[in-house]
Amino acid sequence: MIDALKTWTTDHRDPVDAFLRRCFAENRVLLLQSDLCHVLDTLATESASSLDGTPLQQAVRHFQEGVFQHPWAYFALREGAGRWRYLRMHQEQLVPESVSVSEFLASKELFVKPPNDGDSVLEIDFEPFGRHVPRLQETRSIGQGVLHLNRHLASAMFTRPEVGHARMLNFLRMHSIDGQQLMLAPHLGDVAALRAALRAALQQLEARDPDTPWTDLAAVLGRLGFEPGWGATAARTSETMGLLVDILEAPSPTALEAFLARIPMISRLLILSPHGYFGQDNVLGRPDTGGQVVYILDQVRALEHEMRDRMAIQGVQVDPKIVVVTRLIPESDGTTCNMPLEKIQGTDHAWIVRVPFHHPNGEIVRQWVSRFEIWPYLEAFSIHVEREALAQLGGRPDLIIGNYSDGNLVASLLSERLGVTQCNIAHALEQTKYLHSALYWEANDAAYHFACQYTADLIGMNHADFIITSTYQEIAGTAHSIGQYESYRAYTLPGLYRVVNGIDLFDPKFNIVSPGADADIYFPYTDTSRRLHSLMPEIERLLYASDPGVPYRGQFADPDKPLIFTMARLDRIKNLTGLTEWFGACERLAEAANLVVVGGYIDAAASTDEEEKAEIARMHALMDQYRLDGRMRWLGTRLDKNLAGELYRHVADRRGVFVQPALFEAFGLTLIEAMASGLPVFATRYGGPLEIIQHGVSGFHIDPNEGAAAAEAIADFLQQCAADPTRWQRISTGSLARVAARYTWQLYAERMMTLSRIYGFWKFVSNLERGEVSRYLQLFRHLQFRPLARAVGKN
Ligand code: UDP
Ligand code: LCN
Repeated sequence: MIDALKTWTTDHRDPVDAFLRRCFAENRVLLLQSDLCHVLDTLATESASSLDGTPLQQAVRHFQEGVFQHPWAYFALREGAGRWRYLRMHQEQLVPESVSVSEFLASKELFVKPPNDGDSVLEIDFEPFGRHVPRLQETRSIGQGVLHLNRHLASAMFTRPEVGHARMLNFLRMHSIDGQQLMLAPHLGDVAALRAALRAALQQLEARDPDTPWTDLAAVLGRLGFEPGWGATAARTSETMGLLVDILEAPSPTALEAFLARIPMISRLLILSPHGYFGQDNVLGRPDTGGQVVYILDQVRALEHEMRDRMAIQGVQVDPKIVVVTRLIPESDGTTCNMPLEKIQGTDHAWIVRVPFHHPNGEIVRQWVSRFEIWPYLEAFSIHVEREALAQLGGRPDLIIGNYSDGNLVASLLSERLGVTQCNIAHALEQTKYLHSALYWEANDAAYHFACQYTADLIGMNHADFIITSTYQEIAGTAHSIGQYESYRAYTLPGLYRVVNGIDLFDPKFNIVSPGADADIYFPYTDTSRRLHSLMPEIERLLYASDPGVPYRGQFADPDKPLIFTMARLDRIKNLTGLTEWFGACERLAEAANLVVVGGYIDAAASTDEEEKAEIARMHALMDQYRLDGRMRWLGTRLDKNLAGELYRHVADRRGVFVQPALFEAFGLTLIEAMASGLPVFATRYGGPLEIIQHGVSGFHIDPNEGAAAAEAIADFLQQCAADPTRWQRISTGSLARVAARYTWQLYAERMMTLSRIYGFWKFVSNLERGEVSRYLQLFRHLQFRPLARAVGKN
């Protein structure tokens, strides 16, 4: 694209010149993609000749950013997900020339914090560590890492069969749970012996009834060197052994995946989620406490179920154990977050273990601490967690799962010390939420400490053995917007360091595994026999009574109108105030429906969070400005999930809609919940909802920056539904179908358990241990993260 632009420019200097002049005339050093496109569009409408299809137009459509420093204009050009190039043009000479990522980042640093003369800038580059990792080639393959890894490593490992076979033998001899040896006895000395044993075992099994239990086979197969883990019955055992014979004969990635999926290698799980209020009741909707908690609790139930089933099918009678470690908060504001141990409801052996944060003098930190302020506590926390978690699990975990920036950092420290496979889940990466937050880190450091967080993120993502994401675009974005992980590829923290290769989107560690919504709670409104009728009086009261029994503002003058429902934490990014403004400003919408907002507090004094306080004040101001008290009800409460589930269904009964108006939403569990209840959803087009909803089929996308258009779209829909009720019905059916096909915890658990086994296997048998990178990360942590973390709270 750069070359085409260069050639074209020689004969078409005028439009390029005009474009650059206009960009400079904006008098802003940084222009974003939308600004650049706007400049070009204005130019196109004013110019006599069309720019359509010209290399200039094509390039501008792909520019993500422009930096304007007289006389130079620098551009970041995104040819596709993860494929970036950089160029600059001189205002007079107009010749596009390629520059390196470093030069581009340096152009941004110049106006924020130019390095002192002669000072070189520390550059962080993870690319060299990827040289042994089989990269994906195609953009569309991003997020299917396991497929690729398996294919590549299966053939590489068995190009020298004797090596591959010996590694497989070692792998199968190393499994044991609670002292019970599994799969192969240690005395099975070599591959020839294994082959002979497999032949003999398969012969024995042929003669048996397929349903013969393992206990009846144990003696004879045990003499051949086989331990439990092959199957609960003769049929299953024979299948598993058959898969191994195939792999030793001619390995295929499919057989390998099927075989590994059966190995009982995951029975103890350690999950880390340090920040926020992590509890089972009365916590959701508080600052920093939302979907991550819901996700983990549902995940634990689904994984325990899956682990138990897989063990049972393989004939191993072991109770899987799961520990979720979070921080203990002594002043826990009426929640259970001051309890060191709490059983997870709906599980047999899963526990929340709470470990306190400590001040450097050893005292326990007593209050809730914002997720932006927790950095100084995490390294010491990881040491205490190691002790507590090992005690609770009764040994080393088989897999460590980190959550969010803090949990992923602690997961990296523990996985390093214990040598255990590490899986990361980001939930949300802040760079995409807070625009230019890396570049202006210093200006916002007092409130957010992004430099510290982004350093932790780099450590976490580069240390992980595998990363799971809820959507494709979390990794790689869309044709027009960059992915959350993609924003960590190249960025600069002026005055600290410059990242020229932070993460490779084509790394096979990325896998998309989407969460679901708890099917016991969020089920279709039509499922009348399961409906929680006993909650209806409470819902009626919350929505319509003059005293709902919780803090509130507003009461509907006409309660018969359909409801527009929204529910979220009262963060700025969630934009509940935005929706209120659109509703207030759109007479047609406010006439057609009533608005229900569940979030935050009504009294700002009740909140301890600055962003939340500001949103509360804004909500009141908007309700005053648009006189919304008779058309809107704002409930300053947290709904228990059963109540929330029944509320979604009540809104569906009334043929209403759910609106998710966030400026950016990483995934959006409320969407899945509303859709699983059969409620049509209007959700932001920035982030996960763009992928979750098929516009016009299973809901609608809205642009939160175009509030008036969003309000009109909702009003149109409600009007169409009033005229033709099948319109509402079709979207409702589409939503239910979409969730059933893509977003269920059962699908999640199956995939997650298979991935864990495969990455665990490759970690064991190959050089993906990433030993070099872990040394580099250690250095990075000591020299960059630690001083930044120590400074938190001191400025
Ligand atoms: N939630 C709830 N009651 C409330 C507020 C929120 O049960 O009063 C739940 C909501 O049902 C969803 C989660 O909190 O399960 C919010 O997750 P989401 O992914 O939508 O947003 P996050 O808060 O993680 O950014
Ligand atoms: C964090 C978020 O911001 C949401 O978008 C997700 O749905 C939630 O975590 C669960 O992953």
